[in-house]
Amino acid sequence: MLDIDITEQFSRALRNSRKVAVLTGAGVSAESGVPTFRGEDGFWRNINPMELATLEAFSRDPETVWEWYLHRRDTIRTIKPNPGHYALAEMAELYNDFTLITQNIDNLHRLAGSDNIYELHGNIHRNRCMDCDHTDYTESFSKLPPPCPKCGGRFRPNVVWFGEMLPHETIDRAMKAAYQAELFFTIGTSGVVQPAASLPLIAKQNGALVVEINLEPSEISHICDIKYHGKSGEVLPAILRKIRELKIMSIQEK
Ligand code: BJW
Ligand code: ZN
Repeated sequence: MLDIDITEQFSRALRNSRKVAVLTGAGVSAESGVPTFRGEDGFWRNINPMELATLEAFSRDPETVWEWYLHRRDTIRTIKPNPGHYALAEMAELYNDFTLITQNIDNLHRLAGSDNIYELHGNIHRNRCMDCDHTDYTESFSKLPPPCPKCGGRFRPNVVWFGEMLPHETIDRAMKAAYQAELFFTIGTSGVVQPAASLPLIAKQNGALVVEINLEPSEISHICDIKYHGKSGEVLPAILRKIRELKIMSIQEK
């Protein structure tokens, strides 16, 4: 079991923070077997995911993009949350005000027991009608997206592609949580995709202690106060243990 060093400053923040917010990215699901976007394993049939995650790609070649999503849905259906997801679900129980914001569309936080998750980029298990906005969980294994059951229009995966707006209410709430956070974690994200990558900066500018957990330095490491370079599935359970110790100590001191 990994043991980590905790600075005095981090220890105080873990113990005393009332408002905690977390932003997760693909790295959190890597240990469950979900490929990251910008890693070597992110390519599908030699195609860079960045070239597939656009409305333009879907309009030009719906069959290929739809097949990519069917393939990913198949993979995701067979995998399970890892200790990092479970540690976050348990951390939420230890703070009165805990916000989990994710860029991931894989549903693994929910499967690990987290609720009230702000899914910035949608959810892979849902489709949305491009004509009437109807969303549902219709399963389809056809080569092309099925027609919308309501209006017969064309379905697409209910995710956010490049150049598209994030769901208004979700990003507004995520920004508010970042503004108000006293402690902010950025975990398993390269920090290159906006507006998600601005959340740690918003937190920092408003006085939060910002903690990064990532295998390697990211685009936003320079604004982070504390950095753990390791696997989130190992570092998060170690931090959870520290929080429990600190909370027990503060109860004993009262
Ligand atoms: C581990 C690990 C382990 C590995 N443990 N760590 C301002 C400035 C510049 C550009 C823009 C801007 N505002 C908007 C833009 C354009 C664009 C953008 O940001 N482009 C940049 C690439 C430059 N943003 C948008 O278009 C967004 N829309 C928007 O802003 O609307 C308003 C607007 C519209 C038009 C013009 C201007 C404004 C929408 C972004 C949508 C992103 N969609 C995707 C696909 C979702 C659907 C799907 O999955 O199919 O979201 S792209 C992809 O990137 C996906 C991810 O959620 C997202 C972030 O990736 P993430 O999670 O960071 O993954 P990786 O792979 O990059 O990193 C993994 C990390 O984990 C690495 O660091 C590893 O080291 C680490 N790691 N194993 C810990 N075990
Ligand atoms: Zn429709």
